[in-house]
Amino acid sequence: MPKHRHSPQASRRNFLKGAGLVGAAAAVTPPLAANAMPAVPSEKLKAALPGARQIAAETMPPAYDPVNQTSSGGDFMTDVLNTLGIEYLAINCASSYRGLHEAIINHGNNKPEIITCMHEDIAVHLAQGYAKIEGKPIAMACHGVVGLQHATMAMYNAWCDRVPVLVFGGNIMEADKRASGGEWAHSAIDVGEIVRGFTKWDDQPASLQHFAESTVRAYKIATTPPMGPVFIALDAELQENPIREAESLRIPKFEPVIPPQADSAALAMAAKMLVEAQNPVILCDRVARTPAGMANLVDLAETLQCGVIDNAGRMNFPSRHPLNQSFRRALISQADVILAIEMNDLWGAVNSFSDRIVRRSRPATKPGAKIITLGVRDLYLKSNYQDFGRWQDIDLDIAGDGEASLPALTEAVRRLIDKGRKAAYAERGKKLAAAHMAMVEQSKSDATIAWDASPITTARMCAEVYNQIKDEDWSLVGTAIRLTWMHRLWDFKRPHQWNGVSGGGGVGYNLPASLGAALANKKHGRFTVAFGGDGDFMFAPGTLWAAAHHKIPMLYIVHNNRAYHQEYMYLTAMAARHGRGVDRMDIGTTIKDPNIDYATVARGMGVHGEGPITDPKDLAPALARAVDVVKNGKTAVVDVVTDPR
Ligand SMILES: Cc1ncc(C[n+]2csc(CCOP(=O)(O)OP(=O)(O)O)c2C)c(N)n1
Ligand SMILES: [Mg+2]
Repeated sequence: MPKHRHSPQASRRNFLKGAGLVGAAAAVTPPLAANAMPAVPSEKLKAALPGARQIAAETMPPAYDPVNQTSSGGDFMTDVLNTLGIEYLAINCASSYRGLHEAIINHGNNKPEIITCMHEDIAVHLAQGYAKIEGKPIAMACHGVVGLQHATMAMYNAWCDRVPVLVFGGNIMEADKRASGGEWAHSAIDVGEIVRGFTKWDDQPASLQHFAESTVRAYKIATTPPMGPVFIALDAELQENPIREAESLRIPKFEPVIPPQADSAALAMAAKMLVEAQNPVILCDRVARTPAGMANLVDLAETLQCGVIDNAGRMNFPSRHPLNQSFRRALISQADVILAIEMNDLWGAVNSFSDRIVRRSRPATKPGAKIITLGVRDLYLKSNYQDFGRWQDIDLDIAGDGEASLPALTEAVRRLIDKGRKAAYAERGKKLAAAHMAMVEQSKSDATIAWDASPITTARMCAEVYNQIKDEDWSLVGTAIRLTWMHRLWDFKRPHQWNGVSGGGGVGYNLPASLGAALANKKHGRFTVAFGGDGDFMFAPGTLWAAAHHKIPMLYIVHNNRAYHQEYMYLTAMAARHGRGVDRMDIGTTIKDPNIDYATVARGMGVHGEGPITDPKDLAPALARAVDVVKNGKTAVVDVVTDPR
């Protein structure tokens, strides 16, 4: 536990206590029982009571001498962050937490390391991307009210993605301490209210001890499945004033919560249903929390020899595993038992939905199919935001951490498999392996369609990138909307090779979250690669400056279809439905006239830029140059002009 020095100069509060002036005032005005209080003070009593001005004059501490302040509350806060092993603090600087900022730099010697971000949204997304690669959170700090307002959408993405992010926001709690103007506009009586609908927990500590306990608690809550962002308000006075209570301050011990394993009787029931099924299927989304997650899932699938449909919220299952059937959704309609593990949107996976004529849906499962769920999603929900998705009937609903419960489930399955079943399972596995091979071959063949087209097909873009990086220790940390070619074509087999998507569908995630993941990958010497849409890029292009400034290597491919193309398609469908022309669909949906030159934007931010590349023949040489830059520890952006179809 670090030592904290007392300021040689008594703080105002100590002075009030120490000098006994509070007592003195009390002596002059003894507490009176309510019924003893005269309605109108007698002249005698009035004379004995000092007037307001008089008390102020007597109790005012001597002029404060900041030169003699040798510690600040921010020092202690810095120690708390370092005790928790928080490696980085992503910030956009602001006076409401200048006390902590200064303490980190000087007292903490820039530990946690400050990452300068040009938007609070960048800082939060960076932390989200980092946590999903590193398996532990970092923190971000922002200005009271306005900074937090900017951070909100990224916090919402982290919330929907069930990712731990520690968010700190400055605030000036005591009204009489605020300077006029900005400090009033940037203070709130309950600043956490801005984000309470999509954080797991928040607090506004009123003392340093309170800060320590709440920050450790926030860390614990954020990292306990289901994980999520948390918020702590930082009172400016608490950060800036000297530490008064150094001897009594204590940083609480943090011990990670062991995620709950599901009830063994329930797992035995699930095992029986799975073992007896003809066509069991595993659906999964956010199973793997640690590198063990993928191995646990592979073990279960191999034991059952059943297909796995991976929604890829995390790196759950190897893409080339013969049981990977992710692009054979028809399997869901053939299944008699479906095991859904840590699914985000179960209803969406087992129903088909269309909004092309009118919004309508129908089950994608066959009648009588049984659904088993295993996960922690329902253990923490909120009411306002509707990211929990539509209600789905379930036959066996098991609460428990997916990754932690898998070994016991697999054991229970193993115990029930006799020789006869083993042979039948092997047959099933063979068929699935053949279907997997056909799926891969189909993908390869689909990818060759319009191979030489200009603008470049998304399939060729993905294939060319893979060709350049496949022998590196690569980590793909971003994709663009509906871009699935990587998962169809690349060989994903290591836990860090994929880290999911935004969670909340808030555009602007991709570039900063990819940089956060790249920051985590940097110390492991991995090659970070990411794709992102042009629309996404322009929400937070300043991310690239942080990449250059902090020397974070990343290969970033802009999938430049010169449009918010998803919305272009929606608009076109709308016009078609309304029986009107589709020749004006460019309005409000395209990013052209002028075209944005992303390579020039990149260079302007201090990173390498290639493109715009329209001829597929130019792609490989440009990528080769960019890969070299990344191997030399820098970020490179390659602007690939893609076919918008
Ligand atoms: C913050 C936010 N604003 C707007 C949207 C609506 N939206 C969904 S997809 C999309 C297009 C994004 O463009 P781009 O990244 O270029 O992807 P594309 O659809 O062109 O592949 C938009 C604007 C959103 N989801 N989030
Ligand atoms: Mg686009």
